[in-house]
Amino acid sequence: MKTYAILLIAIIAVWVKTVAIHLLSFDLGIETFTQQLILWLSPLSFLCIVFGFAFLFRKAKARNWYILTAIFVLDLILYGNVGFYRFYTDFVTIPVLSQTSNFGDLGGSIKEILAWSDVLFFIDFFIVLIAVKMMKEQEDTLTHRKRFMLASMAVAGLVFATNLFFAEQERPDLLTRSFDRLILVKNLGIYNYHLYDAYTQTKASTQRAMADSDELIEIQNYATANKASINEDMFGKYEGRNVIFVSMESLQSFVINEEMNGHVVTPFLNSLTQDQDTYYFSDFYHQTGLGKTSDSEFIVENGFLGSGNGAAFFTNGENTYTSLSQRLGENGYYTSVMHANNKSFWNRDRMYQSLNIDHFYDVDAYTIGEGQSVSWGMKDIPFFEQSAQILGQVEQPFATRLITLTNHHPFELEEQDKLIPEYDSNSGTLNRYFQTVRYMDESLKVFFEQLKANGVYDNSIIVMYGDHYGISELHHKAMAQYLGKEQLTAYDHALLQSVPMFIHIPGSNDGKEIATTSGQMDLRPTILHLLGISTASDVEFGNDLFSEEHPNFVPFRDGRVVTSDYVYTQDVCYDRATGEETTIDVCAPAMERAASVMHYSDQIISMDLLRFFEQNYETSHQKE
Ligand code: GP9
Ligand code: MN
Repeated sequence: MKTYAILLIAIIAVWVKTVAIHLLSFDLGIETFTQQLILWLSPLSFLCIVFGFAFLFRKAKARNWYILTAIFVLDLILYGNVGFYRFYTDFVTIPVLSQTSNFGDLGGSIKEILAWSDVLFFIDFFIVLIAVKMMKEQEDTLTHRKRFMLASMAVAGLVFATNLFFAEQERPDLLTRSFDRLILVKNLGIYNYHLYDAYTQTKASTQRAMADSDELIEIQNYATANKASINEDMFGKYEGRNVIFVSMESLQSFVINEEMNGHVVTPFLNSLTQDQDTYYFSDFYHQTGLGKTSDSEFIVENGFLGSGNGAAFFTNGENTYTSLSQRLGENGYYTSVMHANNKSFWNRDRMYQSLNIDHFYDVDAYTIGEGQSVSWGMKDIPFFEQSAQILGQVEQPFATRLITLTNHHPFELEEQDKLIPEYDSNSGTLNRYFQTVRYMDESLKVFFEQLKANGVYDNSIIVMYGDHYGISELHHKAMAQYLGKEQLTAYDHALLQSVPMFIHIPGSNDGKEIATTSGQMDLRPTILHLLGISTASDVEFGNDLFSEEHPNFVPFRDGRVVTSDYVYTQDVCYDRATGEETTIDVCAPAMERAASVMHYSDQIISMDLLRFFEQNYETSHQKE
């Protein structure tokens, strides 16, 4: 009986202490009852497994040793994370452990990070130690040891399933979309989070270990063979200008130049579609998958697609990349990203290092005053105002990417920011979407004014694109109502993935609408070429939008394909001229090309093939 008592004391002590640390040492933002419930459930499954193994030990002494060692190791893991969190406001990952140079940053601050009162983190260890000492005479042979062990495993399974059930309600696709580490810890608890991290990292490193430089050669050859020629008139025409990318959260093309119950939704962007200094791309599509915003960043930086089974930012954040930012950096640019959110969201802090981005202006670079925050965080207008202020001061030429936030699901606004009324469909999401889009449009106008005021505008190129869809297929009835259709087909859904894209070049005086069928993958070569930076030997699958040879083709991450003539979706080929089904043969070449792009993108990512880029590049140039 006494052994069970010790086990029970151990589980309860570690459990309560773990929950207390989650609450007191990490800023997880636990607010609702469900979040509390998840917090209490999450460590329990792992603890049942760890302490369930105690039943394997026949002798009381060995059992107690096992229990105490297990507690000590768990304490160390937890305490290690607390120390790391105090400095980095982030959680430990396996790649971070192997990059000990990071800890160099800690230096003299170690003393400030650790305190004597931290002994309390080991309180469970001491409690169990005292219990063991006090209950000296434990029986060596327990009855039903195996059954108890199996029972604790079953309890673990049950608790974990319940945990996942509630976590899914809080954050759909938690495991497949692998979000922010903060969200993973909040929903899985720190122990399960480490298991998850170990799983993703092991998977990635096995694939990586098996690869060699030859694998990249085939892909390099494919990329070179499929590059559209450059446009001589445009190449280098805007050499030396700053580049300001604006990633417009959840913005789809269906609102551009359209009204909602008589209200103009995007007055500022509409004016750009007619502007003499703006190229407006009206048949441009997002190509993102599970990584949403991070995928759009990935594609723009690398010129190939993100991962097919997760967010590459998360699963392959430590890879080598030959990014847009790296090429710009090599050409004298100061590169940055500006986004008023927690830096570890989408693993951005780590990934931006791999992309060779010089600086990340995260939430800490901004002052969020009273009334300047809504839903996901800082409102777009103050975000743009403060960003413009920073841009007025950084060295030129610079290249930066500003990521907006207000037009994000659940599309909430404060009363004073609602510039138009809601829509009147059965979907609150779509109804509010028009209002937040309208607000974002206003914020872009403010941003342009600010750039003009601080003198950055004239010497810059401003590239604006929607990052991914905002209204999912779940809202098809409401969307059909808005579009004035009976119902939406797979064909409509594919075309609804169009997001607006603008290349605004002050003083260019050549603005027009360009209807080339294109996607986010095309941005990398297009912008680098405008600046006179060659991408001839780069491994990328997008094409220059100003090239006469642009293929008018865009592969989606999920296998759908859109060309200027056809749409391939759900095993059906549609003719865009009629919107009707047609023979699959006419879609076949585009489907084949899309399959190569997807396959090669996956290979580059999972095997970290760009680490062979320099080496292959040099060998092929020596041969010439
Ligand atoms: C978070 C923001 C939104 O930082 O980029 O991410 P999303 O959910 O759109 O991928
Ligand atoms: Mn987004």
